[in-house]
Amino acid sequence: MQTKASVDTVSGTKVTVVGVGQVGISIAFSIMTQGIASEMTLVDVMEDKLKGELMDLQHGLTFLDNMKITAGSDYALSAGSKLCIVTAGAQMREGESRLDLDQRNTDILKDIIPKLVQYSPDTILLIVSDPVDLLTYVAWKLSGLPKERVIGSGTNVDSSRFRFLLSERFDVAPTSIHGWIIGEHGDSSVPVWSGVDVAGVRLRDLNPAAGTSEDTENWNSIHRQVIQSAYEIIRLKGYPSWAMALSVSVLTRAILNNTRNVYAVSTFVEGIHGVQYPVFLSVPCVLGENGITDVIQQTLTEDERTQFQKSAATLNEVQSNLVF
Ligand code: 6V0
Repeated sequence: MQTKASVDTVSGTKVTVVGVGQVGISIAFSIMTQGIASEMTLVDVMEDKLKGELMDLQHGLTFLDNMKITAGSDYALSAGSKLCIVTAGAQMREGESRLDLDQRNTDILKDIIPKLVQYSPDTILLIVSDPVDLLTYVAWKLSGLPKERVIGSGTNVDSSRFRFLLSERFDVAPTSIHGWIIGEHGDSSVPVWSGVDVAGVRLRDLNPAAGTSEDTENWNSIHRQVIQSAYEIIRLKGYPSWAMALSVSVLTRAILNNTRNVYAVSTFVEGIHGVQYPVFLSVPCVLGENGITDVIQQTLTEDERTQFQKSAATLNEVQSNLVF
């Protein structure tokens, strides 16, 4: 049998995933099974884990559309990536302060980001590691990339949890409910109750107090559940992974296929909703092949704007204490 000389071409839809922990590998699996990328590279510092995950994924390719998968600790493997997804992160140590953990995660990004940009200077960065809004700012600073090319996975997954919980109460599919959680991913996220609707019928038209402290129907318990659900999943199974993986894979699809879908992701918000600091927070954004092309500025209530601005001020204070 004659074999052709192998020609290594750089694929137009190459993705690199840095960090193959619970979240990173679930994202890789989700991208692979949905056939979103033609090539994927996995990078981590744990060589054995990388090799094992690579073999396990490759052995499933017979059942899917083919794609090239590589893995290693050498960032040269990531060259030519259209999108680099960063999930590498440190867990909190006993007795460690939040700021110490933030600094350790910043130090991890100091190691990763320059190498990714060296091998893929035109890449888009998608940061997943927590605290995601803070680390997206750090990645932006370290990368030198334009701000529209540095994106945080942000509140896309919080919005999905929100829509799922609303769907249970309305008894309709989550995809048929519009609802957005913006701001900081986590405890101080902001639910935009004024924008919740099914087929154009606004919840606030049916119940003007929905989501407020005067609401007798207690809709805001759904937002409290959204915040609690991350802690609940960690308590019950150790780590959240599947919803996060699907959330990141739809963002990946939007970027690689230039779909211009709108998702709540973390972006530079100075000047948006009255924010006066250079911070990253989630707002609905249009995603395409150049990253974030447009930000959708929702009409917020005074209370929602105040909450959004409060998160921005808190983040700015933490940012100014980081060393990088
Ligand atoms: P994990 O299972 O501990 O995996 C982390 C991985 O990062 C490990 O495989 C490490 O070896 C790797 N790693 C550490 N340092 C480096 C480095 N310098 N270079 C390359 N790889 C490195 O964590 P898990 O996968 O559960 O979570 C990863 C990160 O995502 C954490 O920061 C989580 O807090 C964060 N999450 C963010 C979410 C979000 O909504 N934004 C949701 C879930 C988790």
